[in-house]
Amino acid sequence: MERTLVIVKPDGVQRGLTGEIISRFERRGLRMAAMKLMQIPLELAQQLYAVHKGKHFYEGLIQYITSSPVVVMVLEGKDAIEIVRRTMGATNPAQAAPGTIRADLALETGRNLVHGSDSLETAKYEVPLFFNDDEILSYPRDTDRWIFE
Ligand code: IDP
Ligand code: MG
Repeated sequence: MERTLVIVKPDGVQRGLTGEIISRFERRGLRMAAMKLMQIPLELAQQLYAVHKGKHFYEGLIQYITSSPVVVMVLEGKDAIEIVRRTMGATNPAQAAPGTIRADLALETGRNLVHGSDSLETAKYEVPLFFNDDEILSYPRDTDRWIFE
């Protein structure tokens, strides 16, 4: 089982799409392991997006992600990282495949609604930025045998 960090970004919360976005992951069968509403402080935003420091969109990205509350969660499942990324769609909603969150609900890269860790290494870095070990719950669901072969 993999764990990945997912964030419903400020535009998702402001637009009332939090439930819709979580629901897409939940209905696929991913297991919620942790979740909270928070406003990301500047320093944490800088840690989350450290790889983008110096890029042309960095300042705008930090401003965007800290501008209003977000819903942060840890999702768990087989291949959870790739499944979340494919459910989100491409970074630029204009190029995202129909049926993905970004294609169905967004228009622009700078307002693309959702974050998901992009690799196992990234997930291992990002999850502890937001959650302590004791806040992440691993629990069996009665439906697991109907979701995982
Ligand atoms: P990802 O979220 O699909 O992993 P990244 O390339 O890691 O995409 O970029 C992180 C975030 O930075 C994007 O989700 C988007 O919010 C923002 N971003 C990336 N490129 C641009 C851009 O060219 N203009 C505006 N915002 C951008
Ligand atoms: Mg990324």
